Amino acid sequence: DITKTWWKEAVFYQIYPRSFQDSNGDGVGDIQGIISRLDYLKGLGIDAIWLSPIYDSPNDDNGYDIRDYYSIMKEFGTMEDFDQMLYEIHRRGMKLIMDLVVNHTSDEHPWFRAAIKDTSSKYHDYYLFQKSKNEQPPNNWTSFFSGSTWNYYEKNEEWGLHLFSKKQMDLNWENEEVRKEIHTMIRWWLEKGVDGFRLDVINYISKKSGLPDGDEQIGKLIGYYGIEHYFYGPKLHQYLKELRREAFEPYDAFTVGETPGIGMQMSKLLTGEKRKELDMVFSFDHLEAPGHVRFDEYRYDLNYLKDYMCYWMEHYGNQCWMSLFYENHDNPRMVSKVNPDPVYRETLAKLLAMIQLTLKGTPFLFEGQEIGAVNKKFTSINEIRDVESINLYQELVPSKGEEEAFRIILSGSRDHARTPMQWNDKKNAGFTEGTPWISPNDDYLEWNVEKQLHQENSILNFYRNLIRLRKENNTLIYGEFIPINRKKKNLFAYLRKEGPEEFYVECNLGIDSMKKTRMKGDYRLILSNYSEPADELRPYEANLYQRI
Ligand code: TEU
Ligand code: CA
Repeated sequence: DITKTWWKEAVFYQIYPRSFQDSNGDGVGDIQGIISRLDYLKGLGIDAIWLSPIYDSPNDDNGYDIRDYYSIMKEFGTMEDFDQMLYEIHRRGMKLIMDLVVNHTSDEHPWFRAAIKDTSSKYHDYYLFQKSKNEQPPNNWTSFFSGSTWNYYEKNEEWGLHLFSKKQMDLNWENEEVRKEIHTMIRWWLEKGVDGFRLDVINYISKKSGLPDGDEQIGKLIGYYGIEHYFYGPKLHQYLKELRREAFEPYDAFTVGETPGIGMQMSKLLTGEKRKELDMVFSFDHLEAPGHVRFDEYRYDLNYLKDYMCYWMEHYGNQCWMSLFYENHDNPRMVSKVNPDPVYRETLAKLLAMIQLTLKGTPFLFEGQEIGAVNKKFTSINEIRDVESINLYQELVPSKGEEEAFRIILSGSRDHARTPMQWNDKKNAGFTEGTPWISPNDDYLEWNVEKQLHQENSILNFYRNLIRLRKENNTLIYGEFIPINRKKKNLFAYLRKEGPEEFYVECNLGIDSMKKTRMKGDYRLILSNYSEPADELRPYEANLYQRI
């Protein structure tokens, strides 16, 4: 069953380079800034870094619209800076995984420029073009970033497909030449020594041939028309096996696929050890609790996370390996989703850390999560930078008016995750000497790395202690997961057990105190988010015990 390997033992940290650390005062994070913070990450106990895209890009979607896979975005620095960063990461015994965005390229990529310049060029078949049907787009698909998924190219009297922004053109994976270009590019980066990749929306690469209309009911239910024709396409497994064989396997590279919409059974087909496809996936089902809407106020009920994790562990835990995450650059902050009341912020942030770092799977932390980052109270659309939010706002204003449209996008905007990393209480939280590309959260005087590094009981040191405990006790990594008292609402209690080694985690998922569970055997409390033990479990209390 489960083989032991580095990426099952590692704690990953996602850096969104644009917002992490600016080194040259232009208000945009960069590679030299990342290099200056590697000791901080090493000190936190991070084993592997996932970098959001740093390739040349016009930044219509902040780097997820790649113009040249073989060069570094000028705002972030040079290829020499990259080489220095990779060396400095490896020198510290950490690994680097890059973001691989190959479902689409920028419309400024030379391939796409050639494709629309001359429709008889071989590059025309690198993308998905279709002739118009009576002046209408070829089908009813709608983009994740509002509007139709089709751009019209007047000169060529044809339409080009883009699932995301108008400047992110979908590649035609049916074309073997496209696949070969991608294999070559991946090997080029692996030859430089990167340790693996996070594969952006990799489950979208295979589309139903003919690109037929999406079903009306599904479009209304899911919110995006046509999604059933590409979210788990007909040749997905074929392409993933080929990618592994032709590119990743020769370098023993790690892969985690970002697979929105993929559930447990499908993720088993994508990551089962014998499937020889991906090592892990980011499925979002555990975040999309009942009542979840991409944009609107809603409270995340941690009982849903408990039920999801218990079910997954019971049915899939010994066949695949789970990625454990709450946040990334596309989602609002988890503390704000669960309970925005500032009274609970620190205790709740530590509860979330306890769960994420003692469940069975690989934890992925997102920058700022380790100091208890919360959503920013943006006050106007002019402060918003994210293309998804801006497009949706413009789509909503005619029917909802500006105020209601802003309230709606504010609840789900990806910019909550993209405010500058808060290093200290200096100007712009120590992120930049210049004017930041996006305004910092105004809580940085109180909530920053510098302050928490020096507070023994800070959220940051709670994360550091948990990461250290994981490293010192393999049982917290490979040990069996055994739920305790599972039926009790708001209690999330479980064992991590391997032979005689046993840890016991007990969490209160709510704000009402509750009775503790009487355990047989003797346990020693080794970490808690409360400074003194009590005979009841208090609001959001999280305790880690070791059996003696
Ligand atoms: O995200 C795809 C994705 O799942 C989200 O964009 C989501 O589909 C969307 O916000 C609506 O729910 C990846 C990247 O993480 C994201 O930053 C990019 O914008 C997107 O792909 C396109 O590359
Ligand atoms: Ca900079």
